[in-house]
Amino acid sequence: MAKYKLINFKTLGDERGSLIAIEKGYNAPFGIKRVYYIFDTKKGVERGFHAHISLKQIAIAVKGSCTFVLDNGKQREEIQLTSPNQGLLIDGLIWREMKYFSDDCVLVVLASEYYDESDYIRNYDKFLEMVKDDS
Ligand code: T46
Repeated sequence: MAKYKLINFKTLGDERGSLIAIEKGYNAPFGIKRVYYIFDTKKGVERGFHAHISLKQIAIAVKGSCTFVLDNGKQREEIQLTSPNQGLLIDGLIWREMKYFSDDCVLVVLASEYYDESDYIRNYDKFLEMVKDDS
């Protein structure tokens, strides 16, 4: 069943500043095999425009902000990531687009699997067909 949700991470802080820890089974519902980050995004750029077959991911704007458009084949919703203590969990067949990157945005993504192009659905009509078959 495809789904997404925001996770609020507990900020551990003291007089030196802040720290957030992400652990499988505590605040991440999967083991992390891969981490990538998107930064220096040029003005007006939109990214994504795909879904994944089985990859689970948590996206965190550790600096700056950006907006995810999430589409389950029936409804589209926009979620703005503005804080390092918020993670967007995306699990399963969700079409995603990313836009409105602030100049300073650093978007870190934690992924459940190694990079595999065959897990991507980059054609929206094919995505809609797969969602129909999934429901
Ligand atoms: C996603 C959104 C949120 C790799 O070689 N290894 C990797 O781990 C990744 C993520 C990408 N790449 C290559 C594939 C492309 O040649 O880096 C290039 C850019 O990737 P892509 O165009 O897929 O980037 P986005 O920003 O459109 O999508 C990425 C992730 O690929 C995707 O899984 O959910 O961020």
